[in-house]
Amino acid sequence: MTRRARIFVAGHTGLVGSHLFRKLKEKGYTNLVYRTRKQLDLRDQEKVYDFFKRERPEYVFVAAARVGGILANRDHPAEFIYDNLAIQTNVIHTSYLLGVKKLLFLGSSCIYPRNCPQPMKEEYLLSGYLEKTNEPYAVAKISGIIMCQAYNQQYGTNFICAMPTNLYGPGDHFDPKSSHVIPGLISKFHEAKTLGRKFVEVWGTGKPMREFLFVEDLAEALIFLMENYNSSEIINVGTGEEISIKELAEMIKGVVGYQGQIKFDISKPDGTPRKLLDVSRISSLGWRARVGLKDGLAITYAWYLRNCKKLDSRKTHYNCKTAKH
Ligand code: GFB
Repeated sequence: MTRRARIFVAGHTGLVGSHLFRKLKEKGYTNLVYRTRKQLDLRDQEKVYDFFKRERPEYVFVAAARVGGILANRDHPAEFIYDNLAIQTNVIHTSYLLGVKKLLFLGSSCIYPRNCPQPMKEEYLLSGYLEKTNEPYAVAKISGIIMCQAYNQQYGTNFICAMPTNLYGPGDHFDPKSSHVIPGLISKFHEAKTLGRKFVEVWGTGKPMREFLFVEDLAEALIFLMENYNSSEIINVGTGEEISIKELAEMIKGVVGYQGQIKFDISKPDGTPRKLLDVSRISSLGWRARVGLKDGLAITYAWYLRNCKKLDSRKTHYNCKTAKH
């Protein structure tokens, strides 16, 4: 990928896309193509085709997706499967039709079976049943992987698939009802601190184990893979380290500086008991994550304090500014 290559970042205002976009610019890639959701609905096949025909991207990052935390997935299963299938199908198929040189599709660690042996190796894909709370999302992501592999096999394309673990960082979605655990807990602890609440509710039992990757590390990894990886085999991107939700909640409480109690709300789902990626494949290529969880949380909270000041009309959370380019 030369510095003048025409690169389309699908989803450039999202958590992953915005960091990827900035890092590409920092590295001297100047010919970036992008559209906001308002300008181009990636679920619309005809519009996607017209856009590709006009802009002729040579490289494509598929960072556009409908994402959300455990409750958003459970409560909006139809939107999670439809939007993701439509977006990725249109972008992957059009990339094939219009001769894109290389495409990177972003999956997720939830593509692996619920009771997968740990750490999860790439070859465990489709070896067991999925976790129910995010099955529609996982099935969409698995379809994207199989589609890339099928196109590589039949049409000789170079479509690669990266599987990131749970992500967090500046620019995340902080509405505690629908967000992932880290932004959700940052919001809740911050509000409890500012509004003098006695306790904060953490969902589930606190026992599930998760691995968290700072989004800037992922952005680095995606560029590294676009530059160095050319295989149909999926590739995990993570830190190789895990933490329980209880320990994570204590850590976030410390970063925010909240003094009250933590209560576990066991009426809320735990989801997958454990999700730790085996990162030996990407490590053997020479890539590893740099930002530790505590540092990443401090950076994220500092961003939250700078950008999330306006109290939502329901007074449940502070609204954040979105990424601008
Ligand atoms: O981040 P999260 O929603 O994603 O939840 P998943 C992780 C764990 O944190 C679960 C617990 O056990 C939650 O019950 N948790 C505790 C909380 N308190 C909270 C809270 O305030 N908010 C949230 N959100 N969780 C998602 C999938 O699963 O992972 C997606 O639903 C995607 O499809 C994503 O794959 C990476 O790891 O459970």
